[in-house]
Amino acid sequence: MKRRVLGAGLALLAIGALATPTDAAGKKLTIALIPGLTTDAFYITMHKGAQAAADALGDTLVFQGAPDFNPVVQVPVLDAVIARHPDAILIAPTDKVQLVQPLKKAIDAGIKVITVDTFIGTGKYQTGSGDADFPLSYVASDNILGGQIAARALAKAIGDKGKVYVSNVKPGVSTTDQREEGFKDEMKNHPGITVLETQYNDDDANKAASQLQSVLARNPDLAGVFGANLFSALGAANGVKQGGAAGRIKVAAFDAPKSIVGQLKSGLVDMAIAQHPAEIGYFGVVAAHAYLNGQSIPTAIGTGFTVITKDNVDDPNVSRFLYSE
Ligand code: T6T
Repeated sequence: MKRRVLGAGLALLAIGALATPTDAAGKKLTIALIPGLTTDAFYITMHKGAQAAADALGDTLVFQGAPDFNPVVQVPVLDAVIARHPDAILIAPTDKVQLVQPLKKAIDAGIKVITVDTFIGTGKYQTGSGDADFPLSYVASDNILGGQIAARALAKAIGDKGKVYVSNVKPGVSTTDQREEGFKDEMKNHPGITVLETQYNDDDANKAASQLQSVLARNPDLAGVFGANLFSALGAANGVKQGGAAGRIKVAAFDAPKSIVGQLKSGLVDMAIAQHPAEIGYFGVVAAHAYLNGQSIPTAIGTGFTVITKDNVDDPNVSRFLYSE
């Protein structure tokens, strides 16, 4: 409820800013959006939401990113964006620590920074503590809650007993770290369930699929898997299928690309937690615009989830949260 109210408040700020433009010298703002990677349906959908807000506000949106979810390729993109000197940068940092110094360069250049989806440091900004509290705001899903939702659903699907594991990207990514944390915390309430060691796939679905098969070979009684992001879930589900265990090993998927629909309907995937990336992009742009027009903005803006199963996937109020491709 609180999140909705925050969102509505920002929308009003935006309308106010539109009615009485106060941009310096009447200039339109240029806002850059740097995704975790460019080819991920999650960020493609975020881009659409950001573009919708930029169009409504008369701002220019620049979308520039790297082909992989990796700080080694994201930092040069960030440097190139800083050199173009936009008014604000919205970025999904691909590492909590490794993006701190590179983002300080943006601040030093007078560019406002908001993080979307992922955070740097602790994700608590403008507190005056630590060396990574300088972004103005963090716009994202509640990823701990998302992990808890996945754990509850998976526990129910496996009858509250058996072995499960988390298929995850790599340590140091704020979102997927928090999903794993929420998942494991919730599983403490399910003593009949054993959580096996996490498997890290570097955001590579093929790796996630072969890891599923290895875990299954070591644990023929494997009952379920939580895919902590789009590629982890896609890969884990493919691994289940290739292992001939569709329907027997339950799959809880984070993220909801359109390709998940067939997997939900066939029973390969039990549930998908759709984030609302278009809202993340939309409110990121609105927040940047509001701030640069002299408004105050919240240091954290939360967006919601839609839990998708085979029973509700055909409902247009649910399917509209499937990601664009
Ligand atoms: O799950 C999303 C995003 O929230 C995460 O930070 C990285 O992976 C995705 O982009 C999905 O691939």
